[in-house]
Amino acid sequence: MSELILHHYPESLYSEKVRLILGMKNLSWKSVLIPMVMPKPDLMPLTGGYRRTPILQIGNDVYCDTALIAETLERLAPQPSLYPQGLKGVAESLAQWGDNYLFWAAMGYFYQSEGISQALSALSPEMAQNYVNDRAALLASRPQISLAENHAALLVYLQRLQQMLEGGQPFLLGASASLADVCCYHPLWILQMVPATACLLQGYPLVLAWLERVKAIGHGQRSELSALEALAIAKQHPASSIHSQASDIPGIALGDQVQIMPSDYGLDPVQGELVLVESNHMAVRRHDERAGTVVVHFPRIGYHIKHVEQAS
Ligand SMILES: N[C@@H](CCC(=O)N[C@@H](CS)C(=O)NCC(=O)O)C(=O)O
Repeated sequence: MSELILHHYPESLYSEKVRLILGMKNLSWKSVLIPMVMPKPDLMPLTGGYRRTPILQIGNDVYCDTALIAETLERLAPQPSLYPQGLKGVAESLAQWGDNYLFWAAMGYFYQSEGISQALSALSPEMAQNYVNDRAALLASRPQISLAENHAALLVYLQRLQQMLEGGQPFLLGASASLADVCCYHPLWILQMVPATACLLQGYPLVLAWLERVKAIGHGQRSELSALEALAIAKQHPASSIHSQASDIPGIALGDQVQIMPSDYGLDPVQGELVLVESNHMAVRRHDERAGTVVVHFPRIGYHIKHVEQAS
C-alpha cells in the first residue's frame, strides 16, 4: 500500500474522526498540516477546488469527505473492522446520524453560545476575525437554526447516547469500537474544548466515560510531512489505474467532463473527466501543474454531479 497522507489541522473535528479510525486500525500515516481557513494554496493543486478538511492522499489518489475516507481505510486495512459483525448497516446509519444531526446540533450550539468566544480568545483579534469571516462564507448555504433549537436537540441527542450505553457495554454497538463511536465522538469533542460547553455533558456520566474510552483509542503511528513533499509524491506517482465499467448516473457517462461539489456547504466545484462510478463512490481525473495527474474521489451521498458542456 502507498503511504497514507492525511491533510488536516489539529482542531478539525472531522479530522479527529479519521485520526481515531487510523488509531483503531493501528495504521502508520503521514500528517500534512493545512490552514484552517482559505486560502490553502498547497492543497488546491491536489483537490482541484474542494476546500473542506480532512483530505486523504494515497499517491495521486485524493479522497474527499470522511465517509469515503472511512470506507477507503476499511478496504485497505480490513482488520480490525469498523463494523461489528452483522451490524454494518446499523453502524453506518448511526455514523451518519452522528456526522450530521449530532454534529450540527453541537456545532450550532457551540457557535451561538459562549463556546465560540472562549475558543477564539486563544487567537489574535485579526486571526479570530479572519476565522469568523471564513466560516460565515463557508456556511452561508446552510439553514439558520436558533440557539434554543440547537440546545433542545442536543439535550435529546445526549439522552439518546446515554440510553445506548445503559446496557453496560463499553462502546455504542458492543465490546469494541466501531465507526458509530468515532462519528458520535467528534461532535462532542468540540463541546469538551471549553468550559462554557463542557458543562453541558456533566449530566451524562455514561457518555462522559464512553468519550474517555474513545479518546484512549489514539491516532496510530503518525509522522510529519510537508505540503510540498506531499505534492511531490502525487506528481511522481504513476497514473492511477482506478476506473469502473459504466456510470448509472442519468445522462452522464464515464469519460465525460463533469463538476462535482458538496450539496450542503463549501460549494466549490471540482472539474475533471469522470473515471469511476460505484454505488457510493465517484471520481474524476484532472491535471495540475504542481500535482501532476490526480484522481479526486467523492462519495455520492451529499455531492452533486453535473455535466460540463465542452466549448466547441
Ligand atoms: N462531510 C465532510 C465535512 C467536512 C467538514 O466540514 N470539515 C470542516 C472541518 S472539521 C471544514 O471543512 N471546515 C472548513 C475548512 O477546514 O476549510 C466530511 O465528512 O469530510
